[in-house]
Amino acid sequence: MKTGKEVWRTAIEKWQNGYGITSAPLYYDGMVYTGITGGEFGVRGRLTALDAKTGEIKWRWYTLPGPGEIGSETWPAGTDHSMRGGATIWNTPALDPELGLVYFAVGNCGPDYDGSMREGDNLFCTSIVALKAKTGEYVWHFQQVHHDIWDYDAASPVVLFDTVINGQPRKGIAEAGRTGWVYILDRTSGKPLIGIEERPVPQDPRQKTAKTQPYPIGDATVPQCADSLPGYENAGCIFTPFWETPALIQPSGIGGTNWSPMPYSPETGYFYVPGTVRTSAFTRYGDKYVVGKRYVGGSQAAPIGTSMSGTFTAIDSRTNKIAWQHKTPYRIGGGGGSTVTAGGLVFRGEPDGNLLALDAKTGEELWRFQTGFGADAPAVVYEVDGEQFVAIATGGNQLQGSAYGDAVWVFSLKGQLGPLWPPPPPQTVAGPVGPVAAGVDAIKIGDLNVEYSYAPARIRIKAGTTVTFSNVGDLPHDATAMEQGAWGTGMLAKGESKVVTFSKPGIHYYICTPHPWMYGQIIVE
Ligand SMILES: [Cu+2]
Repeated sequence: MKTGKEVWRTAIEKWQNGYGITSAPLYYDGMVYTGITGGEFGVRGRLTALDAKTGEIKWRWYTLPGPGEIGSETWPAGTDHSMRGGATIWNTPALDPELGLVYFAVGNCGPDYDGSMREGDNLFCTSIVALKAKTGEYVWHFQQVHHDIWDYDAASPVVLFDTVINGQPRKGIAEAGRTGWVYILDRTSGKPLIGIEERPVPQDPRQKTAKTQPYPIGDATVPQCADSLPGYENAGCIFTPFWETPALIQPSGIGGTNWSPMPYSPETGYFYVPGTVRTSAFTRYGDKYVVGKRYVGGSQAAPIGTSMSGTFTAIDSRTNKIAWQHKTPYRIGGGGGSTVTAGGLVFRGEPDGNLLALDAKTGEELWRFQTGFGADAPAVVYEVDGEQFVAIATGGNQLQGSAYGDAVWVFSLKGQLGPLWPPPPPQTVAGPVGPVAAGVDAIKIGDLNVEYSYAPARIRIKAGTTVTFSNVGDLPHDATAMEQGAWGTGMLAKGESKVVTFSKPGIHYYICTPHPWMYGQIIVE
């Protein structure tokens, strides 16, 4: 800390094999804990514990069991599908020193949208897991989605809380899932605190779908059924299976809650849950496994023109029911988050740049301030020499389409700065944005260090123009017509290009199949 000199450095995995680390590590009692990501690259998830002094790896606990290990019976025997089944850890674990347990949420199964080769529940994908903090020994797990084929990660951080249920003090753990439910468990045993029922769900034998799925008793924070749309044969609710014909499903994309933290107030007993409302068309297409390459087996894209919004919900930890809910004009489940104070205030940012203070009990808005950039980080509160401060980083968020910025705002009762002008608002319908570039016949993918983007995203050309798509980003991308089979570049690795000639006048929309939140539009005259 004093000199900045490196003391130790330990490789957790090779990034070339598709691995990454997206969360802060957790320190406790001489140990450092870190998860690993790469669920879209055929990796094997794990929690790694290191000696804080030396950097020596003390133990690893694989979220995908090897032969004969606990959970191995939930994968097809005699195959190695579990060795590349994803199940990564996106967020920082939590630890209960009294119980000596470390807890974390586990992400989606891989390949994300293709379950055909991985019959079984596929532990420990989309689960909450508890291990002995010292040794990494398995203690309990709870799987939120069996045999996940919808990319329903448990991606947001777990929250430890103490509560009283039916007059009994209980040690709780909760996590807000991409299913739109909050999963509330006893953190000593992993058993549901409120009740979670296994219910039969629609089946597709090709996807080897699980017969039942866990339905928490209480309320979901986002809608769980998609409306039908012209051009789509299939519209369903959560756990609707799909194959090669797209099926419209909610929740989807980065909703309900993806990544964002969920604070808990011991005063109100509420969790404050950000949610994203969006419909995706899910399709399975199959993928060949190649080490370090994307391995998702399908795609999900919000049909062009469909609405995208959000919810901010106070969920009562004693009932898992909605205490109050705000509908938000923008998606907030994929970044935002909030913070709650002992003084009864909830601070939360919005993708339109506003930082809000709400009454934690009623949800009533008490204050708002325009920060000038996408306010898509959780606010923090702290105190210096008896004076209280609220701070928020306003960097914007690609997944929610909010305006980029690089500001950190700090507020106190003595604050003197005024608000800024509002930034351009985020999209509320799915589709490409930005000005139309006339006569441009070159489109760069991942340009200017904005990995998930086409630049320009919208162009106008004359019929017969040949357009060059070049991937200048770091990840593989493609450009594929929304109109199925019309045209596509195929997957472009870093540095690769492909030309497509547009002869038919009209408006062409396209997406990147592995990153369906990337859109482009080509207007052919
Ligand atoms: Cu892409």
